[in-house]
Amino acid sequence: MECMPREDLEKMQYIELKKLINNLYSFNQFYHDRMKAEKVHPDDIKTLSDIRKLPFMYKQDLRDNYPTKMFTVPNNEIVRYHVSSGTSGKPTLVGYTRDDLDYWSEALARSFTSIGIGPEDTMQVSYGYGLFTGGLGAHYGAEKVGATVLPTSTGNTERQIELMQDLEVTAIACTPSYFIHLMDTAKKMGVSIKNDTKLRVATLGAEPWSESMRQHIEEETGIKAYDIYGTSEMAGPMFTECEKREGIHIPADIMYVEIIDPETGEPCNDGDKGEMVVTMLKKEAMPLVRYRIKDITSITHEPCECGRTSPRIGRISGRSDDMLIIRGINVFPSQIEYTLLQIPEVENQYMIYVSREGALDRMRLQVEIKPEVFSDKIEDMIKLRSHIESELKKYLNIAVEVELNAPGDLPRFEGKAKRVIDNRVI
Ligand code: DLL
Repeated sequence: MECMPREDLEKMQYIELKKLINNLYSFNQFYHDRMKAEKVHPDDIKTLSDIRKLPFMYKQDLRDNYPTKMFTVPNNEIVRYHVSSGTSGKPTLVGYTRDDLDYWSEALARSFTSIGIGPEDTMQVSYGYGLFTGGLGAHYGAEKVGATVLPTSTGNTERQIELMQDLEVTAIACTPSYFIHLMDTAKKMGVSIKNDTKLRVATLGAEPWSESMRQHIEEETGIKAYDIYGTSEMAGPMFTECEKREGIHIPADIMYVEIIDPETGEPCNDGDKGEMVVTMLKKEAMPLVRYRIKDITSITHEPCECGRTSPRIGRISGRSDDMLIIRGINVFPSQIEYTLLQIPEVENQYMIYVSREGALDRMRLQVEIKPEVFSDKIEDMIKLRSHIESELKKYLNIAVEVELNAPGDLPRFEGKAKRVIDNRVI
């Protein structure tokens, strides 16, 4: 399935799309009304690219139809719920049928296989279990490849490190920020992940992280760290890099991905950055048609060196909706992280504060300094602070005030990191 010729893959996607749209138009009020309003009929979908005639869907549609009005199967066919915490308004509720869970586990099993995880491995799942999709998602995918699962969830980090050693854990699934927290805690306990554990691979996602962070993790621990991506609305974690690390493979037999210009809605060329739009071709409980995820990335349709023909997306470089506009300049938090991690004296812990004073936006950054660099020689610290400020100015084109913090001073996160505090009243 993952290596089928592109033509066959697209034929298959078209057949599934046609089936999906016919069903939704005939049996679901929301999709029927939306298509009617846009004057699109299922008969207009004659090729795969005709998908562009269909209207977009937004998170707001899911919120407006909370909790279950978006479901397209009777209640007794729903076997699980997950809930994604929204930043505002109603949360997003996702329902799954038995087949939805099977497709999800299958996608994850393929992902794990593509980074060499199998029956010989013991995987520690340190994503949160519960309403969040990370824990249970990774759990079922790992069981499906025959790995032994250690369902630690997040928290109790010292115990996690002891278990990692005692049970000879070889693979871990968690957020990159929790992995860094594990690394720090292990260090404090006098445990070297490189020498005192059998850990060899990590599948890290659920939040943006950079190449520099990957480099830091790999150098310090000797493991291989792979990016994994997904959203609750799709099911949960779904796409991953393969061992070539030339993009994140899309499970294209169950979903169709477009990258569009967020302003015009028009498709982007391969390699150009835009907003991701997904259509879930096989999802039963809560299908999505041209759902705007808001994550910014690019796509390539070139087959990968690994032999898989599925299209790949680039690392998520931000969201079209978390972009900060500071004195008229667009800033992605990922750009700030990237700049900071280029500076050897800086730890990978930071917080961004945005406020408005009079008419002017003000951006303040708290940055943790490496223990070997942090000192009470004020002059040295002032010099370092000016250096960081000028690097940020060079890269972001805006003035950022930097405050240096002692190692361990800034908050650590067990789940998703929340590093941006925007106090502006818009
Ligand atoms: O975060 C699902 C997931 C769990 C993915 C475990 C990977 C691993 P949500 O809570 O709905 O779902 O959040 C989805 O998180 O739209 C992205 O903005 C962000 N995100 C997820 N993975 C990555 C990643 C899960 N690898 C939102 N890189 C998405 C950057 C990511 N951002």
